[in-house]
Amino acid sequence: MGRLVVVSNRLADPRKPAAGGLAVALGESLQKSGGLWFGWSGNISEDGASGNDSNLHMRNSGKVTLATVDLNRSAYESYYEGYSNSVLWPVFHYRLDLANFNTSHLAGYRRVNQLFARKLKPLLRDDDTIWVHDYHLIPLAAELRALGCRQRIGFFLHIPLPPALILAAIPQHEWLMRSLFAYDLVGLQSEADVAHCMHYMTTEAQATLQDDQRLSAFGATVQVKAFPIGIDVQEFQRLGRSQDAVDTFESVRNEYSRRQLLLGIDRLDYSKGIPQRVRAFRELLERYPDNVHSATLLMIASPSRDAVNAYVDLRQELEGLCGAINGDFGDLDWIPVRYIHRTVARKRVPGLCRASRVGLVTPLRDGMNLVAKEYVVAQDPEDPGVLVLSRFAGAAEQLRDALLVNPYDAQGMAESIQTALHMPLAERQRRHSALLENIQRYDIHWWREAFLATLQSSATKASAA
Ligand code: ADQ
Repeated sequence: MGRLVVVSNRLADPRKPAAGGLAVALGESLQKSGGLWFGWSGNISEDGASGNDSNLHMRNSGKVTLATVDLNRSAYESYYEGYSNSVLWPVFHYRLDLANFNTSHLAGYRRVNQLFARKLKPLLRDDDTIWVHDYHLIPLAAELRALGCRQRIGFFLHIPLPPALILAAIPQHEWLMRSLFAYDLVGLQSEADVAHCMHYMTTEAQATLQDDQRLSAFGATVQVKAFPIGIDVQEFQRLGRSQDAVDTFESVRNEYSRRQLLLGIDRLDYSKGIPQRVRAFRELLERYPDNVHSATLLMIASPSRDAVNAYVDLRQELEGLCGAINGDFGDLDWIPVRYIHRTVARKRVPGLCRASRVGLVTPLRDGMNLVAKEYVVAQDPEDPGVLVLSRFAGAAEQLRDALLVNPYDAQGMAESIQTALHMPLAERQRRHSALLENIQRYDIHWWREAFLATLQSSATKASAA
């Protein structure tokens, strides 16, 4: 394989462990091939989004070249806050009620994808393999092809792909989905997403199915396949053995020594089912009073997309729900819900997970959900906690040994939490070891290698031409 070129909305320096599993995993391939990572700098400047030569920043991190462009305020608002996060994010998470189909958003989204293509093209070599990430950049391959690029191009969607009739609510859905045919390979998180994509393409785009993975339409063929993303298990285990993680574990264990701790860690996003989790916890206290003065819900929600209205509403709703439970059930020596609106340092995550008897991962929809996998890996195999997982997370297709719940059903979820809190040790161990085996087998390295190997063996647009 020639050089790998990764394109994503934001970049992370792959040599910094704080960048997280994905950046580190992509960084490994990039380092090996001496690759290029291209995306938005994160800066908003007056001159941003312009085609000027000055709007391209290059720096090296080891053998990897990081190339970024700035955006101006209006491009940022229409491309990022607008089309990406007020149309694609809600619709792809089945939330048509939260979508804002303002036509100027689409124009900005197209302009930024065109800008990315124009800026990237001169940096490309003929034998590069290009890997584009996520919903911000769906039409990028089509823009690159329009400029004459013939390289292999793969796309991975980190969020769910909804059923055809939900996608069809996007006014420009034909254009959006058609642009996927410019890729050689489209990777999705789950088999359910693949089924939705196949159904959309055959019914709405009149595509023909070549085999169970290949679709043809508009004179092109694309391969569509599930590659469920994993975590860097060894790195997370290493982090769990570090002094910071051990200190976090001990201080949380000591503080809650008389309590049963339930943990939720998420970005504060309406897809994560955070208010539903709090309602289920309230149900738990009402229906199973043995948990009063004992069960404690620790929720750490990192700030996210504060400028989008739906996120402001969510924050208010959550604060109201937590305040009401603490007012109704709390006592001088017990606060039932501790809600922290903050990103905790990554090195503290394994200790928090290990100190919690139950991990509550309850999204209404989620592409995968890596917190579920991190929770399992952080557990003590001799005395593991129990993962309570929404059946609507992509991870539920793999993690069948979690306690699977429906987050819309507060009563059912409360029952499952009660089951988790009373689960015998032998069953906890059996479930944990089955989950861990799956997570170890399908880790982030498996994901990256499986995607790139499939992309390498896919028929390229160039050879088809
Ligand atoms: P997210 O929705 O951001 O991303 P998720 O899978 O939930 O991703 O993982 C979030 C990561 O951030 C985890 O590593 C977690 O530990 C960390 N994190 C979350 N909240 C935190 C907090 N308050 N403090 C510290 N760390 C926190 C998208 C999709 C997912 C998909 C991923 C990867 O929405 O469905 O799993 O990409 O493809």
